[in-house]
Amino acid sequence: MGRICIVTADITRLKVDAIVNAANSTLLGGGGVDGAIHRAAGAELLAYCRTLGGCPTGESRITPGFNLPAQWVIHTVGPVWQGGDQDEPGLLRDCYVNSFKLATEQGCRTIAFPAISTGVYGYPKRKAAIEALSVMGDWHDRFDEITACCFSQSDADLYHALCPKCLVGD
Ligand code: AR6
Repeated sequence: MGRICIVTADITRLKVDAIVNAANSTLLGGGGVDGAIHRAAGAELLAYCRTLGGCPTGESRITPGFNLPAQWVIHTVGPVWQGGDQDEPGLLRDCYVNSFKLATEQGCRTIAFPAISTGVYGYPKRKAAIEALSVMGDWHDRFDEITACCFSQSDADLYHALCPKCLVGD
């Protein structure tokens, strides 16, 4: 039975089998966590991503981590929040499910997720955390550790309030 751990961290620093990137459909980089991952992984990541031909919303693609401590990067494209009636919850769940599927196919035992769609894409943080934690709960027995990587203490507090049983790490 794997653990779900809430940390406040820069995801590019985490030494896990796979980190997930909140990318856009071009997979050619951007701001936020996507920019941070590309900067830390190095130019080889962008060169590799250019060969992938993009990724539709809700789907995921896997690449090596290059200069990152993580072995793999799973790039997923979250939905842009448009008020909630454009299947945003379903598409957000698809991001987590499809990322877990790719990770298990590669034999990953540890994986870390940022709060997909909650930055530039405007998904309300609490609603997004509920979906994230629900899918993590469905998959935790196939991993040693799933990390919910928050970028602020207030985001970590929100996750913890929704999942009091989750571990809190650093
Ligand atoms: N480590 C962990 N979390 C981070 C980091 C980091 N280094 N940097 C930001 N976050 P966002 P989105 C958090 O905007 O909403 C990009 O330009 C951030 O605080 O990165 O899915 C892509 O190319 C927030 O909680 O992703 C797309 O165009 C979360 O990561 C678009 O943004 C997601 O914020 C995707 O937007």
